[in-house]
Amino acid sequence: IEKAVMVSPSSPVPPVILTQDELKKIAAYKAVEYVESGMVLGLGTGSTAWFAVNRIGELLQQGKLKNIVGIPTSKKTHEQALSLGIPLSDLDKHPVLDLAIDGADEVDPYLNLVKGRGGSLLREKMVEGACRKFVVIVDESKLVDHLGGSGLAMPVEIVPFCWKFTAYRLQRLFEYAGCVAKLRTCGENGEPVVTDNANYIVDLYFKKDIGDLKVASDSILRLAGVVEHGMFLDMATTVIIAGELGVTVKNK
Ligand code: ABF
Repeated sequence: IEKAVMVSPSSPVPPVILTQDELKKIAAYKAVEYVESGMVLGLGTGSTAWFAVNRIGELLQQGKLKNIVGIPTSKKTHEQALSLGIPLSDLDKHPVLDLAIDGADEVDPYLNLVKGRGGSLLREKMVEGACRKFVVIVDESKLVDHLGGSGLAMPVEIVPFCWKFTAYRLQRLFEYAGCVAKLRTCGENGEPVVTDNANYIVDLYFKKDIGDLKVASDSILRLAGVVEHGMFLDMATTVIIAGELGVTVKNK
């Protein structure tokens, strides 16, 4: 969605046009309402999570939140949080988190997610898997009927060693769904994108439904060379969706 319109049927004032960034910000601010002083927080990555981290920093600076400990899901978010003065820690010191807030690339009706198009899926899965509550923030363009059905990438983080071999095996695994596996690259020379954990990312594109997600997840994880994939199944406890008709909150 490039633009969305917020309309109040009884209101005489003209409708307010909201950009996609404004929708992301609305979802992010709503999620930050779940944050309480003293919490250990998973800090997400991506343009939507950026608004949430920024808001948490702002509330700390204003003294409206106190004693927050943040656990970032990427080097980028680590930098952002440091610049905002958010005290940081890690999973070794805080193996259980109160709450994490992060964006997603796809959300299905059961609140399963695809994440990792931003490249941070491994740390996100480690941090968000250790949370009591995981609040996902999206604009409504992220809603899908089936994960992987949007024709967009399903990311898999793999070790660089013989990456072509692993990519080929991933593609073969989903031959029935017309899968094409592509190494994620950047720059003019098509250098591999290197993750915060010094790995590569292979993006899987499907022509057909991949079927049972749990089965698909298990079979990806069984392949040697795979580190983690971007399906976050049964992890989100709340999804906040900002859209044309306002904010929707879905709870597990
Ligand atoms: C992170 O940021 C990722 O898991 C996901 O790939 C991405 C979503 O980005 P954005 O909020 O910019 O759409 O949450």
